[in-house]
Amino acid sequence: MSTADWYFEIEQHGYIQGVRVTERLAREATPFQRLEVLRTDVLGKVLVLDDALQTSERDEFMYHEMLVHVPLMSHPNPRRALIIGGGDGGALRHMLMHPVERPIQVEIDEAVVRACKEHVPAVSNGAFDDPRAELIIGDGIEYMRNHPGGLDVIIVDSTDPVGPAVELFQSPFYLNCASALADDGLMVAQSSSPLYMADELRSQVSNLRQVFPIVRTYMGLVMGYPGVAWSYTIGSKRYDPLQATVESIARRIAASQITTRYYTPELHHAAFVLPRFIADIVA
Ligand code: AG3
Repeated sequence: MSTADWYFEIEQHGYIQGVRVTERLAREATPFQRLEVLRTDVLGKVLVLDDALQTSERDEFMYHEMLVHVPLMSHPNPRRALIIGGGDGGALRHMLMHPVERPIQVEIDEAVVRACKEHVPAVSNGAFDDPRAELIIGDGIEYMRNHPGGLDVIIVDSTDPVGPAVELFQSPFYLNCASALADDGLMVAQSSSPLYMADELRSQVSNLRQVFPIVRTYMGLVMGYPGVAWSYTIGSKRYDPLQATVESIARRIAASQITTRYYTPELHHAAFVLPRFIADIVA
C-alpha cells in the first residue's frame, strides 16, 4: 500500500480527501488551468482542474442530475436554456433530456472539452454532437454582459469560488444573468460545500439575494467532492422551486422519458430541506 499513488484534494480551509490512483492518463497546462485525468478504482476516471476534482465516471450523475433537473423542473416550460462552464458535457447531456429548444453552452477552456471527450466520453455521451446543442468556446462572464435576453434557465457549472471563477459567484455577474433571463426566468449555480466552504456559500447566497426575489439552496451528495455533501442555489424571478408538484414532475419525467439515477420527484422537494445549521448559513 505504501507505494500506491494517491490523489489527495487538500481543501483550501484545511481538510483532505483522497482516492487511490491506478494510472495517470493526462496532464496539461491549458491557458486557463492545470488539467489532469486520473484512473482510479473507486471513482473510475476523474477530471481534476487546478487540484480540485471536477467530475468522475462514478459520481457525475449525482452532481449533474441535481444541477440540471432541479432548476429545469422548477420552470414550467423551459425552452431557452444556457450553461456556463460544464466543459465535460454532463450538464448538457442532462439538459438535452428536456424539450429545451436550443441549449447553448459557453465554456472558457477548449482543452477541458477535448480531454473529456477523449478520456471520459460517457459523461457527455455524444451531447456535443446533438444537432440541438451549440457549444461556444469563450468567457461566460463576457458572454453574459452582452446577452440579448429572453432565457428561461441559466445553469452555472463552474469550478470553486477561487481564482478565475470567482466573478461567477458575485453580484455583477448575477445581475447580467438576471437581465439575460425572461421575466419568469431562473438560474442555478453550484454553491460549494456547506460543511467546509460555509463562508463562500453564505456570501454567494447573499449576492444572489441582491438580484433575485426568490433564492433557495438545496443539497445533494457527490462522492468525489470534499466532504461529499454539496450545495446548489437557485435564484428565481417568479417560480419557487417548491411549487413544482411531485405529480407534475413525475408527468414530465414520463413524457420526456427522462432517465435518472439520483433525481426523483420526491427528492426535488426533499433536497431543499436543510439541517438547521445549514439553513442558518443561508438564512
Ligand atoms: N463543477 C463543480 C466542481 C466543484 C468541485 N470542487 C472541489 N472539488 N473542490 C464541476 C464541473 C462538473 N461538470
